[in-house]
Amino acid sequence: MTTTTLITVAPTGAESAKTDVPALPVTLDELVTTAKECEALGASVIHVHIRDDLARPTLDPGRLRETVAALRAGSDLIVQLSSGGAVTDPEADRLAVLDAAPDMASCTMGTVNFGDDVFMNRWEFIVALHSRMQERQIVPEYEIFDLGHLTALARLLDRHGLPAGGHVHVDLVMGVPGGMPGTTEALVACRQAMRDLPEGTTFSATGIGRSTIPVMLASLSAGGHLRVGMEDTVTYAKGQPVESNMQLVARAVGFARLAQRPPMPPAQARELLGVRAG
Ligand code: KMH
Ligand code: ZN
Repeated sequence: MTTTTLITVAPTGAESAKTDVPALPVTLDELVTTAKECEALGASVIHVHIRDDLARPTLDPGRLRETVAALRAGSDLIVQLSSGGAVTDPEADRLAVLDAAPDMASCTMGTVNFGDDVFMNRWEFIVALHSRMQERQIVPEYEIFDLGHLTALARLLDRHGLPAGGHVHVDLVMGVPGGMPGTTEALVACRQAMRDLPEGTTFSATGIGRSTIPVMLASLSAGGHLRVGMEDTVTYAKGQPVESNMQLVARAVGFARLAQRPPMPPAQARELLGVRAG
């Protein structure tokens, strides 16, 4: 059992509108301030979606490069760009996210119904993302929305080899309407399926909406790590909107300390994940 907890903050996402969630960080300044404050609290990875001047999700290559540079200059966090984008983003734009040369990028392991939409991840596209990350030494975080995505990951690694850095890290994204539920039972099923992945594989988990707390507790008790943030959770408690990403990171840090697995510093996180020194 690991003695520390890797905490990832996913501050923005592509789903919530700034008009509905005014505390959402959407400008570069807001993102960098969020990164600094979350790092000070105990986060070591930032999972990044960016917005345009009208706060709409974008994969603009210039903005992505600028974002990576600003986050590196302003924090020690591991910078993980989303290659998932929004459900409407074309594959070519999602693949081009890697041109911004982040430390890490997400790689979703299969198609999933996503509320009223479909988050499309064809096998050939997954292979293209994985292979390009290998070529560019970008460390993937494999996003798992359903149990079968872990089977797809085992097949990917078997056919196309280990990721850049040699370490396999997955993130269980639980409670998306259309994906696996955010329950202890589902997390344990995933944990068992991970036996088919390479020795030493690590996992984080995040629960969408009200599943955030059960998933955090289940993940900590199963030796997993945590992802929290306003990408996944905009209500702190019943009737109480989230005030900031820092509020969610602080709660995750509190739970991790209670579990006697304090936050993992960024340098240790780089070593664990196989990310080059910042
Ligand atoms: N916005 C979702 C459609 C990722 O970042 O890689 C996809 C997502 C996953 O958030
Ligand atoms: Zn995301």
